[in-house]
Amino acid sequence: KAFSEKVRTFIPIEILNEDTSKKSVAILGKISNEKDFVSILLLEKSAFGLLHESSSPNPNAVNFDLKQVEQFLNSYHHSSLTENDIYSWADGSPHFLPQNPVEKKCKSLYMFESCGVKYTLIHPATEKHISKHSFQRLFTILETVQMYQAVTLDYIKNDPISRIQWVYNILESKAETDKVIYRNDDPLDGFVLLPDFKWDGVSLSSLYFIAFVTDKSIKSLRDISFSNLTLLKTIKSKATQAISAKYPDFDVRQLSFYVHYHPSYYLFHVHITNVNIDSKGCIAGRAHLLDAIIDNIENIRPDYYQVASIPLILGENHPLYTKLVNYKN
Ligand code: M7G
Repeated sequence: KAFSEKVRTFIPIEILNEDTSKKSVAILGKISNEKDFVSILLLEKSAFGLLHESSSPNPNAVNFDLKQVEQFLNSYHHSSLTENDIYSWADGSPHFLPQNPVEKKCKSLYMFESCGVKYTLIHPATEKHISKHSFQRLFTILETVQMYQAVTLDYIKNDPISRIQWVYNILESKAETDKVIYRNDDPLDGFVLLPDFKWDGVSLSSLYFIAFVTDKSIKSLRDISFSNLTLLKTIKSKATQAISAKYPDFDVRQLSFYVHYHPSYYLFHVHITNVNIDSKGCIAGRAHLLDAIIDNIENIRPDYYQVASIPLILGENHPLYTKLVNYKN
């Protein structure tokens, strides 16, 4: 039988696996009524194919086709819009039909009608957004307390409040209020729990929540000490309870709690995800596990994060990168 015939007559028996980051599924089944064999069909959504690889790490050397992008955006229809400050996002169904049927680019978009695309718009975008979302090489750095005090602290203090307006909107119930699944406005131990905007809000295999503390003086992990122990323990227990109550089918033993250092936004928050997600956000050097943070301030020393050297991963475009790399004791 020809390949297309085999695919068309494939009778699915079981979904063996779904990888939400690779957007792929493995399906066990039989081809038409073959009795003696089972088969596995692997489906993977194609890449957009808009950036053509270049051997140079210089982003300016990357080639892309803007006509393709325009054509794709022209076909936009959306549902379920959420807006918060300069950010807005929605699921879309780009009814994209390439003029040339043999055209391979954006193939995934017409292969499956039901396979939508999540659109997130940052409007207007700042230099920092551009740098964050641009191609960049990552480097490791060990941030000593001296480096933190001489370089990082100033950077955090000068980070404009406007960058975290979206977080204030959440804390002050001005945006995403219908998304919040737990809130406690206690000035010391309060926090707000809601889905991260990276999550589609549906597939439990990629479940992703974020907990923002109400105490605006806690900017980052460096500000965490023994006095925040109850806060951290409350986040762990209350978030677990709230997620379990909202999603009874989800096994909360799969939850992973971690904090980014450095984060993109300096108002202390905890990432709460399905541990099975394979993302850059949970790599060592970016993610600090909440349990380890609790243990460090409870059992090692109360001011652990005020004395520790912290290993970091920073992109070369990050404003702190050059300053920290060039720091001399
Ligand atoms: P981070 O550790 O400061 O930075 O996390 P990262 O983006 O480098 O991980 C901030 C988290 O907030 C990220 O996981 C974002 O996906 C999420 N996030 C960002 N914005 C602008 C919003 C938003 O407007 N709403 C929600 N719900 N989440 C957001």
